[in-house]
Amino acid sequence: MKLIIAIVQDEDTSRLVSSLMKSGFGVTKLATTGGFLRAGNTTLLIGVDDEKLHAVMEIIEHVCKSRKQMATAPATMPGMSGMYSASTYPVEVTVGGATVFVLSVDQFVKL
Ligand code: 2BA
Repeated sequence: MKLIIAIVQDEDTSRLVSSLMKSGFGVTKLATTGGFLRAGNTTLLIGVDDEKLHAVMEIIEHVCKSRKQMATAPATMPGMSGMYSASTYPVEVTVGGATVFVLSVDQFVKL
């Protein structure tokens, strides 16, 4: 069995959970925050038998879109290595489709 940990954008969450549930997969949804953008995203926990892993990955890939977002980066002050000035500048980053970790599960029990 595998545990899929999928970090997805909030905009894709509802459609992704519906698609997974419709296909018979169990899902747990966690509200999370990305370290870089400090913005909300969603982490899904999906436990599946090994032979279903590919089907889940296909659904995630199909539903989750990449999007451009603006982030604010600190501007470094010349001559002050390691220090940041008060000013910041916007940078564009591409977020997603999805960041996915696949872990092998030693044991799966429902008590
Ligand atoms: P965030 O950490 O908020 O990152 C959002 C997007 O910002 C990232 O999109 C990436 O395009 C960019 N980014 C992240 N760190 C950066 C850096 N040091 N310099 C420049 N740009 C940077 P994604 O790669 O699609 O990641 C989306 C979210 O997935 C992340 O949100 C984070 O919550 C999670 N994530 C990504 N990689 C991870 C990892 N190795 N471990 C744990 N979580 C991860």
